[in-house]
Amino acid sequence: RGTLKYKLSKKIKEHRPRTKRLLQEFGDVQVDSVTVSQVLGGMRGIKSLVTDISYLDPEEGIRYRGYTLQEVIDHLPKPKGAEMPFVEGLFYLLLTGDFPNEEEVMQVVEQFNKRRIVPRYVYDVIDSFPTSSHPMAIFSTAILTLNRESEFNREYHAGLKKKDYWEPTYEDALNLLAKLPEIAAYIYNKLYRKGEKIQSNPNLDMGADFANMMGIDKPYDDVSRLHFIIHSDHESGNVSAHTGHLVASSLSDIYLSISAMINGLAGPLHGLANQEVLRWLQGVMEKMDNKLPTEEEMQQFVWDTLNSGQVIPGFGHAVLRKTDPRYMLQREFSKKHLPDDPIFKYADLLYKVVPPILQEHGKAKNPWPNVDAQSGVIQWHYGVTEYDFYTVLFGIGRAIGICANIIWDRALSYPLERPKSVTTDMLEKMVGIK
Ligand code: AMX
Repeated sequence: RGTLKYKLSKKIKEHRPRTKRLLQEFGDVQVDSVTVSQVLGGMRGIKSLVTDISYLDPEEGIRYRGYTLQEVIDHLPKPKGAEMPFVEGLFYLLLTGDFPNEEEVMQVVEQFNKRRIVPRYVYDVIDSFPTSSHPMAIFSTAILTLNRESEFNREYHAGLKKKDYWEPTYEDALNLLAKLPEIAAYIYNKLYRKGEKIQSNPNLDMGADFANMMGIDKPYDDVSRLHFIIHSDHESGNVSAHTGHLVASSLSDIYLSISAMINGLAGPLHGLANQEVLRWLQGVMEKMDNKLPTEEEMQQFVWDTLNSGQVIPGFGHAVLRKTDPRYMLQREFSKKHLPDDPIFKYADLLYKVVPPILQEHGKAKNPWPNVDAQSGVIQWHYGVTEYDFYTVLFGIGRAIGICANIIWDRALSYPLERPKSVTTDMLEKMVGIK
């Protein structure tokens, strides 16, 4: 009673009749139709998934449970003296749709703290990687390795009822999320700090403990909280969210599902873009001898990138048609905390220069910056200059949203995902050219 799990179980009971009614009474009502270009074009825009955890409006950006990111940040409880809220409180909001009060958030913090210890064999697996491995490959493997801990698997094989699938899934999700900061910090220290390990501090919240294990002073705790919160969910059709949902739909456990979603996030058109932004910016800086280029020089660099057939990392979006609010929040944070940072100045110049060029270039449907155009800039400022690591940070945040989604998938008994494919021959016949 009064716990997150109890509240969630009530919310699930209340919600189930809505899904059931839609299926039973309105199962044949058409939601969308599909064109040839959607079939050949990555299923862009087809309305064929459902989630109540977040919704991405093309003009406005993401809302979590109906709230804008600014509202989420304003209304979630914050640790004493912090500018950014408890990440644990966000998990509560994503799962239940309600803002937790102080007491409710502290219960979740306590739950996370209890589940932090990472088994020894996970460290052994991480240590067996060559130091030249990409941290996302190590991160995904470390998560996968934990699969033997799955309570869902144990209970499923013991005959768990379908309506109860969500409960051990919830336990698995908390057990995994609580360990991610330590796993990530361990990977960071192994790859870039000769294995120096800073112990987790059970008296800290998730964001503060991550900053502690990274060995970075304030306000990196707030940077971490902000980062994990804004990266957590972006409705269900993006590659990482969809992968997590798809894999979980075969009743693979949380560890298998989140490891898979991390692999999707690791691609340069998705999460890896934030590392690409920094790599690309470094190229400009080297060329300019670290001096801030003029607007004309920057324009030239952008055109050179486009003319060589590359995309401008951190700009464009598959759904958004305006500047990403996640970008804006990080820009506001940067303006407050690192206004004189040279890389921030570069990023700011790009914000001015790139959109008109992409418009003139005429290909990208959205010329505005996305979340990845800013996040690496902040990390760099606080000393996390190894940009290969940035997508791991994205992954910690994204895991929170995907876990919440998978718990609800199980609660509402969403079935195995199985769309239908056709052959090119069939498409040609359908359009009448064969
Ligand atoms: N620079 C140059 N060209 C771009 C571009 C950019 N930033 N964004 C889109 N385009 C091009 C596409 O490559 C595509 O060209 P093509 O027809 O020759 O293949 C054309 O414009 C139309 O693309 P679109 O419909 O506007 O975008 P999309 O839905 O196919 O792809 C995205 C979306 C994000 C992959 C794309 O904008 C991109 O590659 N951006 C740069 C990488 C990036 O920032 N990714 C991070 C996205 C956010 C995230 O997931 N973290």
